[in-house]
Amino acid sequence: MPAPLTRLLCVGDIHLGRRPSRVPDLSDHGVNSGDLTPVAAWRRVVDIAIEQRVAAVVLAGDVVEADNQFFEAYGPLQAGVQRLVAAGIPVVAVAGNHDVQVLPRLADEIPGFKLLGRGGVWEQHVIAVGGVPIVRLLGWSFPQKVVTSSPLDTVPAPADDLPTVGVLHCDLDVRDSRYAPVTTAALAAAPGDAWLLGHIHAPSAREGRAPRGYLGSLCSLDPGETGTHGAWLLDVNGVHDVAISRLYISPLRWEPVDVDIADLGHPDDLEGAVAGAVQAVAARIADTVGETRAVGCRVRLVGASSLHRAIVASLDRKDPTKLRALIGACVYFVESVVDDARQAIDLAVVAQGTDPPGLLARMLREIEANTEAGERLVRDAARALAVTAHLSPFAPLPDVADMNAVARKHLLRQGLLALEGLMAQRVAP
Ligand SMILES: [Mn+2]
Repeated sequence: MPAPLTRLLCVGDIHLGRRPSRVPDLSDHGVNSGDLTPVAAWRRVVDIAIEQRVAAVVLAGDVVEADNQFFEAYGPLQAGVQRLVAAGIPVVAVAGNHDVQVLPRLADEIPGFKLLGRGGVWEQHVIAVGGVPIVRLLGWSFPQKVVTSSPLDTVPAPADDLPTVGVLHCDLDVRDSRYAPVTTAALAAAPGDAWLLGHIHAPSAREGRAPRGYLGSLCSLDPGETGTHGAWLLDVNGVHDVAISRLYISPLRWEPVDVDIADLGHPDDLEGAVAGAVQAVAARIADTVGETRAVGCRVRLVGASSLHRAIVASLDRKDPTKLRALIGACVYFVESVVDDARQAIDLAVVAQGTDPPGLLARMLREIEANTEAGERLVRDAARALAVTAHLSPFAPLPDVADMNAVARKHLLRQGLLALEGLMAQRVAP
C-alpha cells in the first residue's frame, strides 16, 4: 500500500483544566493523578504529531473546560503549540460552547495557534505541504455560548476539488438544542469529504473513508465516559479520498462490569468473582486498551441468590473498591460496587402466606403482572413521587417523562429488598 499523501491528527473535546473524577490513589502502581488528566493526554497528542510528522493538528472545540480557565489552559496549550510549530506543524481549532470566549483569547496570545471560523463565520484554511495545497479545513466557531440555529445553514461549498474536511462543534439530532443543533440529514448533505465533530464525548465517527461523526473526548473525564477514547489520524489519500483511524491514547478508561452472584457458593466467593470479572474485562478490551494507564471498573452485582443478604453484608468487611490489578502495563481498579442483585425468593410460594411477607409478596406479584390492583399501587406511588418532584429544590432538573415507569421500578426494587428483610427476620433464631 502506498504511503498516505498527508496525515492530520484530529482531536475532539480535550477540556484542559478538568481533572478526572472518581479515581483513587494509584501511585503505588506507578500511576500519578497527573498522568490521567487532559493535560497529559494533550502532551501525548503533541508527541505523536511530531513522531508521525503529521501535516496539522486539528481540534474540534471544548479545548478548554471553562471560559474562566485561561490560566489553567495557557501553559499546557502554549507549550504544546510551541513544540508543534517548531516541528513545522500548524494547530487549527474551532471553539466550542465551553471555550467560546477563552479559546479566541488563547489563539490571540499563542503564536501558531489558528482559530477557525471566529465569531460564527465559516472559514477555510488550506494545509499545504512543501508549498503544495493538500487539504482544506472548513471550520466554524461558537460566537456565543448559546446557538439555537444550525451552523450548517450557512456552510459554503468548496470552490475547487481540493479534499475538504469540515470541523464543527455541534449538537447532532437534539431538537431545540442550545448548542448548535444539526441534523444527520444536514450533515450528510454538507459539502466536503469528511466532517469531524466535537461536543458529544462518546465517539461516533467510524473508522474508514468519508467519516462524519463525533471524535469523542480525548481523555475519559468521568465514569460515565465508558469505553474507548483518544484521538484520530486522518489520511488524505487523494481527491475525495479521506479516511480516519483511531488512536487509543486516553490515559484513563472506564468499564462497567456485571458480576452474577447466582453461582456463588459462599459470600467469600465474591472476592474471586470480582477479581475474575476484572481479568475478563482486561481480556475483552486487550485490542483497544492502547496506551491507557488505568482502567476503572464499575462493578454491578446482578442475579438472584439465597446468599444475597450475606454477600451485601460482606462488602463492608471485604471492600472490592480496594482491588488493584496490574495487567499488562495498565492498572485496573474497582471504583464502586452497585447492588442490583436480589435474594432468590419464590414470590408465588411466599405469597401464599398470611403474614406480612405474604401480603408484600402478593403486592409485588400484582405489580409484576400489571394487574388492575398492581397498576393502582403504581399510580399511588407515582402521585406521591410527583409531589416531591415538584418541590422547588428540584425545579432545575428536567421533567420525568414517565413517572409511572419510575415508580413501578422503585416499588419492585424496594419491595423485594423489604421482603428480603422481612424474610430474614422470619428465619432468624
Ligand atoms: Mn465537551
